[in-house]
Amino acid sequence: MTVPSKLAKLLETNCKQYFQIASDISASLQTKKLTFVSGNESADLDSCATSIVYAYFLQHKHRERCVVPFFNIPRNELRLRPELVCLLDMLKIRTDNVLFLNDIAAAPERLSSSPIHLVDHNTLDREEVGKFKKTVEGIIDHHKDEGNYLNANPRIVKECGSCSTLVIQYYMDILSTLYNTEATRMEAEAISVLALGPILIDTGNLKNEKTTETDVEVANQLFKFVPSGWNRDEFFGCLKEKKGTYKGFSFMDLLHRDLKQYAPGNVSISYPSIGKGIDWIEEKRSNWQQELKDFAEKKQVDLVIVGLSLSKKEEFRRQMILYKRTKQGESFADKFLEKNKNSLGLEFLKNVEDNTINVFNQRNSAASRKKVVPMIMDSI
Ligand SMILES: [Mn+2]
Repeated sequence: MTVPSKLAKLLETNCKQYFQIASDISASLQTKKLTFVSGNESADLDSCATSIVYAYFLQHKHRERCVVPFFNIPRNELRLRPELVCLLDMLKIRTDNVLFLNDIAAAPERLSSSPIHLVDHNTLDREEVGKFKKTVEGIIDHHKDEGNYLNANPRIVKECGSCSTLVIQYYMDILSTLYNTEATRMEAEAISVLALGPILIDTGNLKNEKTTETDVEVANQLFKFVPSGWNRDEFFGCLKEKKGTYKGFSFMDLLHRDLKQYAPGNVSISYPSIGKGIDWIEEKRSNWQQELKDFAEKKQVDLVIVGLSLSKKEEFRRQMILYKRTKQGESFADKFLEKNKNSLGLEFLKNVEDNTINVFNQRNSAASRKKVVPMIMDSI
């Protein structure tokens, strides 16, 4: 594939400018309005790729600003997301030109009046980014609407396979114009490939049950903008293979790979998703119980809910592990189970570690984390 370096270059320039603004060494840049774009705290492919795509369009619209996307994880956790590393690599985007949570946490207080745009979530979800809660300027997301920041513009929250789809749909006119202009065609190609990464991964190459008509329409449009020689199935296969890489990752790593945190009432919950079942875990990561406990200890959470998804061939497409670290976590888990056991089709499989860890089969295979989270929030 040709190297669409203009997109990478833009990220590099903006990242440099960000550090100059943050460190206050360049007076001339202080008038530049800094604007952040952030994906959600799981920092999955959708969140991260979409934040770059969105930042690109926002920068295009507001040339006077310095728009910087950031990945909502510590920099050292990037290695846990090989599919993201792979996609960025294909586009020659260097990750040292992207900001991470460490940078945001270290940002001087005066920068917290900068506007922030949220993609792939609609409420600020980490303590480190809480400082932006008054400056949310725009939202495009495909999770349940939590009803915040009603004056944001755009404010698009609707169901869709991938958030990337919604962002491209919103900016399609600009993308078409860029593609049809000689000088910017390569940028449009790079953006299209970047956007197709999460669309195809989230929809299983436009074939799984999460796929909506909008995903298909937008993807079909993007297929017209990709560089010549680009092959959809090869591209999808490559990302999927990377996403399915477990070699070299401890159970602790897997718990951090796709992790979200919730706090209904005063109960703190970690909710990692792992694309393997309990049999695989017991066989291949035999120290998992200890690592789960260490993880909960480190995070200081009351409860850990591990969502497991299995391959299509297996009888149970989903399983769930609960680890109740505290009494509070235990009573929350009881309430959650009492209310939702039937609708989730949870079938008790086993208790380990004196009943503090419960493992269930989950018959309701449509209930992904996105569907379970509202149930958790309603369990208090
Ligand atoms: Mn998403």
